[in-house]
Amino acid sequence: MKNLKCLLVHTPRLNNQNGKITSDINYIAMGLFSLAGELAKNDFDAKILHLGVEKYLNKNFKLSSYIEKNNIKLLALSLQWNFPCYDVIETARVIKNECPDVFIVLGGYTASFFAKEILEKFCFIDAVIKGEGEIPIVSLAQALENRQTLNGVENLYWRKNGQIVLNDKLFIASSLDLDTFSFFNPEYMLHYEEYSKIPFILDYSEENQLTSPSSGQGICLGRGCLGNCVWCGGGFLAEKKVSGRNFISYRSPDSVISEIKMMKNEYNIEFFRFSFDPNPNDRSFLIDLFNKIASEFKEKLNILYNIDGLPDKDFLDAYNAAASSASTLFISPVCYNEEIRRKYKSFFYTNKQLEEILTYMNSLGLKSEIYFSEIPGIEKSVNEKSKEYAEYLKSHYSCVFDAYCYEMTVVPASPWTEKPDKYNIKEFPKTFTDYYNINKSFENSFEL
Ligand code: B12
Ligand code: SF4
Repeated sequence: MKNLKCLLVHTPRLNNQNGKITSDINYIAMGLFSLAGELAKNDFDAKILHLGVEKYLNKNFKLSSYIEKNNIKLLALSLQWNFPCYDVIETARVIKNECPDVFIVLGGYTASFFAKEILEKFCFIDAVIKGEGEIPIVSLAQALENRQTLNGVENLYWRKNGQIVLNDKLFIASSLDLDTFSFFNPEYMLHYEEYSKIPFILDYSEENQLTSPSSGQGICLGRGCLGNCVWCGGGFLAEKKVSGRNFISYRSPDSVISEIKMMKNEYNIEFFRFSFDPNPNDRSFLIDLFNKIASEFKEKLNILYNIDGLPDKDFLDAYNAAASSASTLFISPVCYNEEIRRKYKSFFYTNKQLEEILTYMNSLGLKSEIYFSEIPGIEKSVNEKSKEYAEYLKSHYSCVFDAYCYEMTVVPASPWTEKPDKYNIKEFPKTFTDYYNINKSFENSFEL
């Protein structure tokens, strides 16, 4: 085992709800498992820690004390979702103060998009890994272990002789790379058992909160998307800015299936969450995957599938052969109005096409949920019409178990935060500081 000890930390967003302390954004990024896995493969001691879970289990928990006691030298703070940005930064501030010789690196979508601004404004952050992290985190750990220059670390934004620079070397995982990573390994996580039962909102003043039934474990099927939905920070153009990715990578069905088997057999995981539909014009990868799942699992699989485009009949036939009756397809037409749908959502379809597919799903006995979005910057009556249409679909199609409308989340790198005027919006956050200010909660955050 190498000397340099590494810790990967997920920080949820702390909220002050009328004096009650709660947190949301409680799920860790799936990629933390592959980062820890690659570090371990290269003989580094690496653990994943969930700050909310640790604080809930022990009110006196302090990350700085943990770091000192365990002699951690590389602290990797995950800033995937923008909402906990204040908490991540304030935690880093305290840690650097208490443990000045720890190297602090940030990573994830939000940190990547704002890497330069973060390094300019917060001198206690040593570096940001921009984009995909598996190979870069290992190169960084190796360079720190051997006291070498950081020049060769892929995707690294850092301070070189006082200047903020981004190294030339770029890492974007190919399909082959993805098959060498492992996306689920609870042994790397502290208190995984408790974390696996975390609710959507964790209330720190209530007992017995870590008891929620699992809402399903995410499965990585691949990376990238050809779409550019206006609200999305993970579409083609956004990804190009966040990680440089301009192609799609797919995991092989065999590696997905062996991971699911391990999850079922060793960890009794019952529901599997898929969120990957990067090119609805060619779903051959997904169809092949479902055919293989159907032949590998005698009892069908419980699948929760968030599909971006309209499911087509070939896809549905393959899905039907693989998915149990408890499975659900989540479909989002976004808006009742087709013109607005065309403007906001990639992979367009009409209401008529949607209803034809729902009729086909009825005939297969499939289960679905349909969700619309309350879109800011458009007439209220259009959003109201989406709610009515959701009700209509629920009452007319037996495959629609639920249909609803919810508020859209505003995230960095999305086409509409890049060009708000085009979408009739004046007040979108723009800089990292904007997001940081919006999400401010408690001074010192989790290090209270
Ligand atoms: C699958 C998915 C989910 C799944 C699973 C999430 C999970 N556990 O990882 C579910 C459905 C649960 C989900 C939920 C949410 N999601 Co989501 N999700 C995605 C999606 C479609 C794919 C992400 C993915 O699986 N990547 C592959 C995995 C294996 O890699 P990874 O986890 O991303 O990690 C890699 C890198 O990001 C990086 N990295 C990540 N963390 C760190 C940390 C360090 C230190 C380093 C060095 C690197 C690093 O390296 C990793 C390995 O390469 C993306 C959109 C897209 N097209 O990419 C949106 C996306 C990431 N989600 C998004 C959002 C907004 C949400 C929600 C907030 C939605 C909501 N309003 O509730 C919630 C948050 C839930 C929570 N945390 O509690 C946004 C994030 C935008 C932003 N910058 O804030 C995206 C981009 C989509 C969008 N709408 O714009 N999501
Ligand atoms: S289809 Fe749209 S929402 Fe889904 S990942 Fe692609 S751009 Fe984002």
